[in-house]
Amino acid sequence: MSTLSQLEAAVLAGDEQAAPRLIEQGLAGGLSAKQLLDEGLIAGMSEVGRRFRDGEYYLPEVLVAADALKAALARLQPHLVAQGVRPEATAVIGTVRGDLHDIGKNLAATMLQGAGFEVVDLGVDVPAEKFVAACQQQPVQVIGLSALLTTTMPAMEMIVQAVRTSVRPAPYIIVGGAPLTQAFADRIGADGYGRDAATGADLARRWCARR
Ligand code: B1M
Repeated sequence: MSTLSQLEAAVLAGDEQAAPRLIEQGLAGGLSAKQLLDEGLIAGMSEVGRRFRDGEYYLPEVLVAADALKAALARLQPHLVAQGVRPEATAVIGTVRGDLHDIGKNLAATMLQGAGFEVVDLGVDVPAEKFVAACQQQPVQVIGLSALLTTTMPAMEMIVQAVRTSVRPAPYIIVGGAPLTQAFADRIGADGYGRDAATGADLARRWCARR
């Protein structure tokens, strides 16, 4: 089994020890940081997303895979920088104002990272102004909004309106969270509905590829 296949398998198995070790092994064996990212980590996390969407993986398996991905990315990051590999696009993500739930948002952030995005995580209880400010500090291609309370869903519409009014070029806005539906996403003018974290990352990746 090649190092890249082993790395993909380590992410799938959520092996937090093996994943960073395989990064070192790959680099020592002459693989580039970009290969390790694209053909090992992103490949592994895409498959995790597919299995989660298809009901083959449950939340605990996704969470341990996310930990393995993070451990490997931390080891790979300095090499990506040294080899001049820049993320294709930036995503800003946060749980909307009034809402403190962050498990789904963190998962969505990890899936976006696993899809090759640089992710700016604004945390929880984030007002519209903070999303707008983050988009003014750097070019942002994707915004991810999370809400778990029916009482905080209206905050999403305010954020969509604020971003549409003040950010150019317009980022692609994805909304997600248990109480949401596609119809709600359409009604508030969001571009996409992330039924789950993997779908959110897929939508973001497809939109960036079309640009
Ligand atoms: Co809260 N809570 N909670 N809670 N909580 C719910 C949401 C609730 C449904 C429980 C219930 O009553 N049955 C209910 C909401 C009812 C409603 O609004 N209709 C509720 C309530 C009422 C509250 C409080 C008001 C309780 C109180 O204090 N009286 C309070 C609110 C605090 C606040 O936010 N202001 C509260 C507090 C809490 C805790 C702090 C205790 C804790 C949060 C801990 C944390 O997040 N760090 C908590 C929890 C854990 C839950 C439940 C049990 C689990 C939520 C969760 O993490 N799910 C929840 C009940 C339930 O859902 N069974 C509940 C797992 C997570 C992976 O799913 O976030 O949907 P989810 O994310 C999914 C997708 O939605 C999607 O991807 C993820 C999976 O792939 N997704 C995105 C989400 N965001 C995305 C963004 C994207 C893309 C996809 O962008 C790209």
